[in-house]
Amino acid sequence: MYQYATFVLFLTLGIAFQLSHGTVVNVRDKDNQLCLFANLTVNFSVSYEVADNKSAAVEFELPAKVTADESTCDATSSTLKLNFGEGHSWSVNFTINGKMYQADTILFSYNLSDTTVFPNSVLNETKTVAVKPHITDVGVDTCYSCKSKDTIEADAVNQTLWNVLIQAFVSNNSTSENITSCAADVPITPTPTTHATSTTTAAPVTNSTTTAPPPTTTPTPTLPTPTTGKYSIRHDENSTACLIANIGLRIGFKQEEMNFEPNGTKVSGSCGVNSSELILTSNTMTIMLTFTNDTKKFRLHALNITGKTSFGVLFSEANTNLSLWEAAVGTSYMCNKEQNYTITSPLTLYTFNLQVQPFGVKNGVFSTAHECSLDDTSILIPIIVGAALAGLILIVVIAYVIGRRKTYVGYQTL
Ligand SMILES: *[C@@H]1O[C@H](CO)[C@@H](O)[C@H](O)[C@H]1NC(C)=O
Ligand SMILES: *[C@@H]1O[C@H](CO)[C@@H](O)[C@H](O)[C@H]1NC(C)=O
Ligand SMILES: *[C@@H]1O[C@H](CO)[C@@H](O)[C@H](O)[C@H]1NC(C)=O
Ligand SMILES: *[C@@H]1O[C@H](CO)[C@@H](O)[C@H](O)[C@H]1NC(C)=O
Ligand SMILES: *[C@@H]1O[C@H](CO)[C@@H](O)[C@H](O)[C@H]1NC(C)=O
Ligand SMILES: *[C@@H]1O[C@H](CO)[C@@H](O)[C@H](O)[C@H]1NC(C)=O
Ligand SMILES: *[C@@H]1O[C@H](CO)[C@@H](O)[C@H](O)[C@H]1NC(C)=O
Ligand SMILES: *[C@@H]1O[C@H](CO)[C@@H](O)[C@H](O)[C@H]1NC(C)=O
Ligand SMILES: *[C@@H]1O[C@H](CO)[C@@H](O)[C@H](O)[C@H]1NC(C)=O
Ligand SMILES: *[C@@H]1O[C@H](CO)[C@@H](O)[C@H](O)[C@H]1NC(C)=O
Ligand SMILES: *[C@@H]1O[C@H](CO)[C@@H](O)[C@H](O)[C@H]1NC(C)=O
Ligand SMILES: CC(=O)N[C@H]1CO[C@H](CO)[C@@H](O)[C@@H]1O
Repeated sequence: MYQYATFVLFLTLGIAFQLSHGTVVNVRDKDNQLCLFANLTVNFSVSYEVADNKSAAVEFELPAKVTADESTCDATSSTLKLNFGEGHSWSVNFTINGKMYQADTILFSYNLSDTTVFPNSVLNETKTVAVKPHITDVGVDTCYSCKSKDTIEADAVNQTLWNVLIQAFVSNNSTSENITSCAADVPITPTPTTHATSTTTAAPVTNSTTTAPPPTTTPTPTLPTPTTGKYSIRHDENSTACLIANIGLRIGFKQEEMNFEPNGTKVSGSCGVNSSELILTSNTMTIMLTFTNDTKKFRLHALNITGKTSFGVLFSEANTNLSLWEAAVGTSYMCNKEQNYTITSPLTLYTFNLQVQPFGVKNGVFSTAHECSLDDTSILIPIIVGAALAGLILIVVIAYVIGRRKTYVGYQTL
């Protein structure tokens, strides 16, 4: 019986989620040009009077099915008016001011005589609330985007706007690819605690979709050191490895950092005379490393990384003009310390416990290692200290010899 109840509950939740597809509206002007676009989700929470001076509260969502024919577009002001259900409406008006536009007022009218939405309401009139939205300073020719929830409270009505994408004053009959994001969306640290209720007021930040949002604040919520993966490629099933790599990897993409998980990673690639390739495919990322051999030395020449951030953003970044991890052909390159390399402006590669040999592998094991300069300093320090000590001893010896000669000379004159 309980199991059945749980099943029904899940079914209901499933339907509730399916409803959350947002409302999409295209408003066209008299010339049939797109002038206002909106794709948004609005949740309403309304309290109303029922019998015995009691109040009831209902929650519902702006439906996907709305009519927008009362919407208007002018050169400097426009109104999105959405009618839905039994005499309900939601509207917002926009004004342009120089290079910016803003939303002025949201009017929400609800018809209390709609008994399917407001059962047992003692009133049967239509009520209207006016609230001020937080959509300001949106760049002209940009879409305003706010995925975060923003709750606006009025007397008996709370409205929560989320997954909002709106462009007023559309030009050229199509929405802009440039985005003005609300402040709540700009990631500061990639650790969402309870992002479901981020009701911060949204002072927007204008930027294009292709460039990163401005705050380059501390992107390090201290990830653990990534696991070192041991990868190898062989020519065929009967031969020993022709390319071997031990490496712990971390990717920094914009504000986010992700460790590469070797467990479950598929390894593929090829060994050539002048070029070898290692392809690592985990369930979140594909990393393609291309090494070249220029007769004496090898180097990491190209890197192509595609994947998905925890925010679901797909990325594909490649640099085919690198000169990293250089060492003599027939040796391996080694760097145990953490290293970081800027591969493209949004993408940084971090390596840990690195040792690679892409050419001339014998018996499936690493040949002599060329250590990276960072590791070299740990060897350099004892050398410097040793040299300094040797110098000191030399000075003492010279001083002693000079001292001896002085006393000898002095003795002779006597
Ligand atoms: C604007 O685009 C729509 C389709 O996207 C098209 O039907 C309409 O004719 C276009 N209007 C003009 C004036 O080009
Ligand atoms: C609106 O939100 C406030 C604060 O969360 C809450 O106290 C109030 O009861 C809500 N009103 C409605 C109608 O849901
Ligand atoms: C926006 O709508 C509100 C409510 O209808 C109205 O008071 C206000 O004057 C309108 N603003 C503009 C600029 O039209
Ligand atoms: C609304 O309620 C009033 C009384 O409160 C009643 O006179 C009127 O007929 C009702 N109208 C409708 C459309 O139900
Ligand atoms: C509207 O937004 C939702 C969520 O942000 C998205 O899944 C959907 O594809 C969008 N629809 C259109 C027509 O842009
Ligand atoms: C986006 O903005 C940039 C700079 O503001 C501009 O050069 C570019 O044309 C815009 N792109 C679109 C599609 O509007
Ligand atoms: C590997 O060796 C087995 C047995 O020696 C042989 O049957 C097979 O054809 C070889 N495979 C390749 C790809 O050389
Ligand atoms: C790798 O993942 C599998 C299943 O996801 C797990 O059973 C196994 O313990 C993992 N191995 C390591 C070394 O973490
Ligand atoms: C990187 O890999 C992706 C996916 O395999 C591919 O579409 C893209 O063209 C590659 N980029 C370069 C520069 O090779
Ligand atoms: C990258 O490494 C340098 C030292 O090589 C270090 O100063 C810098 O802080 C590192 N950057 C990051 C983002 O870890
Ligand atoms: C590196 O390249 C040179 C010249 O193409 C070639 O002779 C040599 O065999 C290559 N070394 C390896 C280990 O493949
Ligand atoms: C159009 C716009 O405002 N672009 C800005 C995006 O952010 C970068 C810095 O992250 C600025 O340099 C651009 O001017």
